[in-house]
Parts: sequence; C-alpha cells; structure tokens
Amino acid sequence: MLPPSRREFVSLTLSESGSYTNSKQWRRQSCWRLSRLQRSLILLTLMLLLVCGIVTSPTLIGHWRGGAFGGNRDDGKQSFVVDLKNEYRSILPEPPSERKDYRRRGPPVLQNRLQSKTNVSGLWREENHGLDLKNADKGSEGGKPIISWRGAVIVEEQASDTDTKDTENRDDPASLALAESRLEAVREAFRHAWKGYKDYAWGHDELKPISKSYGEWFGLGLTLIDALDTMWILGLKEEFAEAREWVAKELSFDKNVDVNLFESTIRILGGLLSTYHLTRDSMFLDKAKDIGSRLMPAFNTASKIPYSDVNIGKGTAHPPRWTSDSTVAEVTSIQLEFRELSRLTGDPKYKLAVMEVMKQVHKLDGKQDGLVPMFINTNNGLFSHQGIYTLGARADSYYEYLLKQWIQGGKTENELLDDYLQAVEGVKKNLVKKSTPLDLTFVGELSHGHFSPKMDHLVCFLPGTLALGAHYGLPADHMELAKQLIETCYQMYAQMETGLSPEIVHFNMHEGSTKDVDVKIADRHNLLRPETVESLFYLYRFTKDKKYQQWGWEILQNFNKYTRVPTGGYTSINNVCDPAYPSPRDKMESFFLGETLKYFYLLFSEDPNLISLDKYVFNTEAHPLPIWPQAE
Ligand code: DMJ
Repeated sequence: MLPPSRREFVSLTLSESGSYTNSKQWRRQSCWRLSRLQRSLILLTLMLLLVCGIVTSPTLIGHWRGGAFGGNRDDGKQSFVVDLKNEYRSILPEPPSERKDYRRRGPPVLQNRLQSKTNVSGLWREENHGLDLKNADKGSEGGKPIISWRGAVIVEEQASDTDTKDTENRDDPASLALAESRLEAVREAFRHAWKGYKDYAWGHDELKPISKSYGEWFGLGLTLIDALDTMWILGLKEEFAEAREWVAKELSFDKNVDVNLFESTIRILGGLLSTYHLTRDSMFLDKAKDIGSRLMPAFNTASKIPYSDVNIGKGTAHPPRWTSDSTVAEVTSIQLEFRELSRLTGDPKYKLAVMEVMKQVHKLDGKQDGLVPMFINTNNGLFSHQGIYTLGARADSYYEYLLKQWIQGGKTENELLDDYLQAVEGVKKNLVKKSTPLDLTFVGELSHGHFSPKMDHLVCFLPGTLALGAHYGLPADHMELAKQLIETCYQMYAQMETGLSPEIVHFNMHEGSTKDVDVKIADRHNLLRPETVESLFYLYRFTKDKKYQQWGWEILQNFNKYTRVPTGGYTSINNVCDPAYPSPRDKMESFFLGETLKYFYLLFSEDPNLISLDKYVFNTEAHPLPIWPQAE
C-alpha cells in the first residue's frame, strides 16, 4: 500500500557493475579499476551531498516555491506545471518564509492601522509567577532510563537527548527517506479522502463514503474549509486551488441557517484565518471577517456568556431548545480565533466579547482546584449542573485555551496562566490515577465527590498541551505527566483488536485485574478523532523520540486497514473490537482532514520549521494561528 521511497535514496544503492572475482583479468586491470572505483566513490559522495542538500529543506517554502504554481515536484522525480487558470497565478500569493520576522505579517496598510490602534491585549494584569519563563526550559528530559511497554512486553529504553537526536534525525539519509515515505503516505491518504469528498460531497459539510452521498450540518462546506490549510501544508497544490475557487465563488454566509458558535468558530473562522496567514490571500481574510461578524449576535445575552447557536442570516441567536445553558468548553474555546480577528481588523469588539467570558469564568465560584463544571447559564452567568469534573467532553478545550491564549498573547496575560497552572494541579490532585495491572497513568472524572475511572479519547489532547506548556517554561513535571499520559493514549489504540481507540475507556484499578482497559458496548466507536495523533506530534517535536512516530505510523496503518473506503474517503466505525466487521458508520468527520491527517503529517516531518511551535499556536481544530509579536 505504501508508495516507493524517494528515488534519491534508492539511487544510493548503485554499485559497480559486475562483481569482484579476484581473477587475473581483474588484477591486470587493477590500476584502471582502482581509478574507476575512486571516480565512483567521488560520484557517490557528491550524490549523497546533493541528496542531503535537497532533503534537508522540505519546508513550506520548499513546497511552494519555484513559480506561483509551476515548481518542481517535491518528490524530486519530475518537473511539472499545474494547469491553472492565469487568474489563480496572480491571486494566490507566494507563501511567506517562516523565518521572516513575523512582525511583518499582514498587508502594510493593515499593519499601520494596527500599530496606531489602542492596545487591546493588555486587558489583564501582569505579575510574576516565580517561573523563569524568559529562560524557558526547552526540554525537560533527563538522562535516566524510562520504562515503557509495547503490547505485553516491558521495554527499558533510554530517555531522549533532544539535541543529539534532532541532529541525527535531520542529517541521517535513512531517517529522512523513512520520513519522506511516511509523509507521502499521509499525502496519499489525504488524496484518497479528498477523492471521496470531491466525487460525492463537493461543497457540502461531510462525506458519507459508504452511501456515496453527503450530510449537511450547517450547509457551509465544512470539510472543504476545515481542510484548506492541511492542503497547503501538505503541498497539495491542485486540490488547494480548486478548493480556493469554491470558497471564492460559492461560499456565502448570507444564509438563513442556525450554526453552533463553537463549531463554526473553530472550524470555519479558525480555518479561514489560518489559511489567510499561510497564503496571504486576502480573500480568506474577507471571508473570515464576514463569518466573524455574523457570529457576534451570540454574545447579546444578559450575562455576556454567549448562546450556543446563531442564525448567521438573520443575525439572531439562541440557546438550545431544551435549556438556557451553554457548554463551558464551547464558550471558552473561541478566544484564539476572535482575538486574532481583532488583531487583523484593528476592531477590538471581537476580542472584548470573548475576553469578557474569560474574565467572568476566572472569577466564578463552583470550581474545584481549578477544574470547571461542564455547563454555564447564559441568563445569570453562573455554572450550572455542578459537581462533575472532567477533562473530556464539554470541558476539554477550556484547559487547552487557557495555555494557548497565554502563548498567543506573548505570555503576558497572567490570569490565564494562573488558571492553567491551578487546573493542572487540580487534575493531578483529583483526576490522575494508575491502572492495574500495568500501572498506566490515566485521567478519570470526578462526579459529586466520587472518582470514576472513565476516560474519553478526547482527553488525549492533554499530553500535547502539557508538553507545550513545558516547552514554554512551565514546570518540568508537566512534561513527565505528558509522557506518561501519551503512553496510555497509545495503549488505548494498541490494546484494541483493530489497533484503533474507542471513544471512551474505563480503567481497572482493583487488585487482581487481568487487563487495564474495559470498553462498554456503547463506547466502541471510533470517529477518526485526532487527539492522540496531535499529542504524538507535540511529544515528538519536543523530545525527538522516534517511538512517538512509530506509534503514529501504526495508527495510520490501522486507519487505512479498517476505515478506508475503496471508492474514496474514510469512515467512522462502530466497533473497534471487531476486526472482522468494524461496522462502518458512513461518515467522514471534517476534522479527519482538518486535524488528524495534518497532525500525522507534522508528526512524520523532521522539519521543526514546518509550522514552528515558537511562531504558531494551533487552535483546537488544528488551525495554526500566529503567536503575536511582543510589541502588541
Ligand atoms: C474537534 O472538533 C476539535 O478537536 C474539538 O476540540 C474536539 N472535537 C473534535 C475532534 O475530536
């Protein structure tokens, strides 16, 4: 199923024709043979240097340079020119170098306006947390052996030495050849998914790959928008160009349709903003402004805590029919996007609206050691249905966005950091336990004072977030917890018959258990979710420990084995415990293209500058947004 390795690496196996026989003839011609051998060696060395030179710069720039769209193929096999209409040659800009000073982002006119605007980022106080955040520890690895286990085998292995491994990985041709073949496998998976979407669901929200049809949620081409920046990052030029054409000509937000504020913010607004930053194509920014302003009526509530639903055509908003509550994760995971929209437009209203939510939640009673309940009332602004604390559904990205807003804003908004640090302590104190018999570290839930060993796959975002925090100077034990948790998330895949994780697992904690993980019948589905792959990506970026890539590779192969639909697309499945019949659900979620495949690609890339984590912060739908220049 895998495509062949890059030709450059295959060519390194070239040898002298014929074989050495020690014959007289060989000895008689030894002088000539020797010089030929020398010539071959020199040639081989030169080829090796050339290959290293080519493959050590596969950045975004490498993907896209060489003419607007008429460059060399990035597999080095042959030159090609994509047959695009001339209009796109002029509309689509050359991508920026990631090494450029990011103060220069955005059109000059806009930048001047932004510089002269009132500083809207200093909404919160600054204080010293006793953490040396300027001299952030860029890797908290020690040299001591760590224990991990694969399947039933306990393996002792050496902890990573980030610097050494980084250099080894980037210089070693075999390593780079392996990386390139895996990157190509991800591109191939994307093309296959895209084929299904294009053939049967073009312009609609989601592909139904089994019935060869589509499903609508908001009727806004959700999969196409979610996938835009993935195509850009993967270097899929033709696919990107046809999607851009659809966005420019067909996408209209002037529709009498109810959309979910959170989902449309993270997928549509986040996707458009990210694509704007990668491409500098102002069409995407115009669309982002349009959807952003149409979502604003959600904030017209008595409490300023937004409603869950907005009619983007009528400009009205409302809570779900059965309640006046909103979900805590939803109202606290739209901030990265609206803050960025304020920065780009120079209009503070977006940022003010979402930061008002954060300020209120910061002050609210009802938290337990920094952990938040799952619901908040839009009338009185108070937490409701209190007593359940989880890092899974309805609370997950609250924690993720505390850290990421702090990073996005240049590490100055200290209430965000306070809340994040307190929450991590709350997680450690109340939710982290060990399973039996294998001592897997997991994050359970607290329900009215009782611990439940239930863990959603959604919680697997946490190792990546903890690792990101440690990268930015937060305590080293965050990294240690991240490493333990990613082992567990991997085991949630490895211990299933299909090698794919269920939606929810329950860990065994009582003595005498023979297995760590139980799966209830109702929880056996897999929706092609990204969280584990996302965390593998962060852990690999920061440690360079190859096992994380290997685990990701196993997971990708199992997606290909059990969820790939031959006629195009991938499908969610009902039963990860039955390899004979995983029972397809006939739905490809937009986040499979927006997140899962993007994180696979970034995980397998050896280039730390491909969406550098020192320059970008990913929203919760894997759309990279720039970290703001310090001056703002
Ligand atoms: C995505 O929409 C986002 O990652 C969100 O934060 C959680 N749910 C899905 C993926 O599982």
